[in-house]
Amino acid sequence: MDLSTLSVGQYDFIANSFSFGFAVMAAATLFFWLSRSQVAPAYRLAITITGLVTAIAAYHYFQIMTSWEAAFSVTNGTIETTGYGYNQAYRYVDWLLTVPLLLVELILVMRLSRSETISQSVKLGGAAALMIILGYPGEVSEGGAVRFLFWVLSMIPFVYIVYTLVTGLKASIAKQPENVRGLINGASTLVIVSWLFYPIVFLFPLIGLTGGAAVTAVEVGYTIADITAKAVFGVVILTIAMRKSEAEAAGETANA
Ligand SMILES: *C/C=C(C)/C=C/C=C(C)/C=C/C1=C(C)CCCC1(C)C
Repeated sequence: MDLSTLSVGQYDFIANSFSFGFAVMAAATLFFWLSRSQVAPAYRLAITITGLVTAIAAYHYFQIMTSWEAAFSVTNGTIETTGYGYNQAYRYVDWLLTVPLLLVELILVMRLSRSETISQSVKLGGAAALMIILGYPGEVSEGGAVRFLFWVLSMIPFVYIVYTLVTGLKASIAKQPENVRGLINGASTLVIVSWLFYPIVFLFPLIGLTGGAAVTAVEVGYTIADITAKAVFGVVILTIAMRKSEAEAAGETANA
């Protein structure tokens, strides 16, 4: 990333989006953890993990924000790089931890059999980790060819995850109670659509965006995608868990 052509306006806009990301993730964490008692015990682990994801992201947004501020100095309306590099590893370490957990959230809220829960978590979580690891060398590379090569490699596990969500989990979705089938379908669609954002944002510097505009598009783009994929997705998971808890409690009363 070429940070030397950034304007003061772009620098501020990016700093504000990081600050917003931090606020959303921190507030979402409190909200999810405080809502745990609203769901049946079988779904509490899913909600704990939902809050863990936003907690990990809040911590990393704080670090990203600090690193961003240290990388530039603004004096009398002119911006200069300080020589401290902006550390992109925070984003990738965050993703490495949170992306597998997001898939585990979805699998847990479906309440599949124990063996299916484990096998789906290992398959999807493993593929998600591989996808992030393969993306990093491209993200920090200088040249277009290296960026593109790692994009292609990282797309392989990405396509596998999307394929599994569309086909593999479809069968499990059919077994879900009727009142949440639509919501679970919605949650897996939200994963696919919000995740699709990342490989597209990653390509921005390769499709003609350069300098400050490219940096702004990538950083703000990832921040919006993170808020959608973690906080908004978390609200959907919580809603599913609450509805299933209600339906199961009603079922028990009817059977008694
Ligand atoms: C909370 C963070 C989330 C949900 C991050 C998701 C990230 C991805 C789906 C990233 C995918 C990438 C590719 C498929 C190719 C290019 C490199 C990546 C890592 C940006």
